[in-house]
Amino acid sequence: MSIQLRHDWTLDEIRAIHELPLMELVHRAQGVHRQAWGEPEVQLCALLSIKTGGCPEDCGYCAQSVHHKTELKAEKLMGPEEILAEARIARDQGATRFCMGAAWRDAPEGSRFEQVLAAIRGVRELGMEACVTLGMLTQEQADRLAEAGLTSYNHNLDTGESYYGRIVSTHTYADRQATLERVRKAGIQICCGGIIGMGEKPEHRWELLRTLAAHRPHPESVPINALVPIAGTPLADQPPTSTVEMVRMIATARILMPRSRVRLAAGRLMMSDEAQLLCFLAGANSIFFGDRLLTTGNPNFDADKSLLAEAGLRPSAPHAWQPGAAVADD
Ligand code: SAM
Ligand code: DTB
Ligand code: SF4
Repeated sequence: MSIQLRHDWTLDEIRAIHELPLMELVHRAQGVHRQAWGEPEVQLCALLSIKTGGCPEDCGYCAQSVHHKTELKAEKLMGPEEILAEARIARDQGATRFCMGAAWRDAPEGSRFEQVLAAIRGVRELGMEACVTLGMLTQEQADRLAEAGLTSYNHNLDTGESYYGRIVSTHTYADRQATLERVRKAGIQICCGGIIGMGEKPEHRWELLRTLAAHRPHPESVPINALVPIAGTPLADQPPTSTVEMVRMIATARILMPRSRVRLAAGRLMMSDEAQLLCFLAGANSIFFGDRLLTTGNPNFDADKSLLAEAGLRPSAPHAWQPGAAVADD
């Protein structure tokens, strides 16, 4: 039976899935996952902060905003050679995608943009998929990223539209959606997901999932982050996200967007091996691989390799997924 991809999920339908008894939810998600992807395997994505801190936006969760008094020291954009040295290390450890993050409101014009393009070309020459997250883009910038061979652009919607204004005031949900449209128009794959544990209600999570699934095609990757509380930010004292909440979010994303890579993203350092395995069972098939996220830690290469090996979970093959063509939809 072929998989039916839908873009018209209602909040009621999403709620009904998300609130299923956990074993039923995981069972259904695993069924969808098997049908869409076959044998479980996990994509290993390395992440590097190529320009850290000093961001003018006020996202309440973020260590890199100038509006919050965090410990972080702002740094200049890294040069392409320095970036590529990190990409080579990650590739040699088994990463197949290299993701580069920059703390900008919007991508810059001029020489800094050219440097990012050079880094993208270099990553592609290493035989890896390349992903960047640079903030908002113009259409011309999106087109130039595509020309440089960019596989995927990360731009998260982070939470439900009705809660977004509680988290960020310096840009809007509509701004985020406009950039996503430009990325899609340029022919670049979309990586778009969110964060749970920011004080939102379950309704806001369903709303986010509805918006993501309404995209045509679905985003090719959907990172699900658990808030990593950062001292000095307005969300520093949020209670930790439970494993069950993470599993519910991942399983529901898997059922709504069968062909998307669902990434168990930030927050793995706070989770046991067993909790992470439950997320894979619920349909996660991608992780950040390497001991740093952007400004916080992540399990190291060896810890992840042994977790995957112990569970008999194969890392997905390099190039299993060719750039250029959207694959999350028919
Ligand atoms: N400035 C760009 C932007 O906002 O799109 C790129 C960098 S931004 C740090 C990328 C994403 O990281 C955010 O959209 C958010 O989903 C995630 N993120 C940032 N800080 C986080 C935290 N403390 N916990 C969990 N996820 C976080
Ligand atoms: C995504 O969804 N999560 C990544 C990546 N895309 C850019 C970032 C996680 C950041 C976690 C907090 C930090 O390290 O600052
Ligand atoms: Fe800036 Fe991105 Fe952090 Fe928001 S999430 S403050 S835009 S780096």
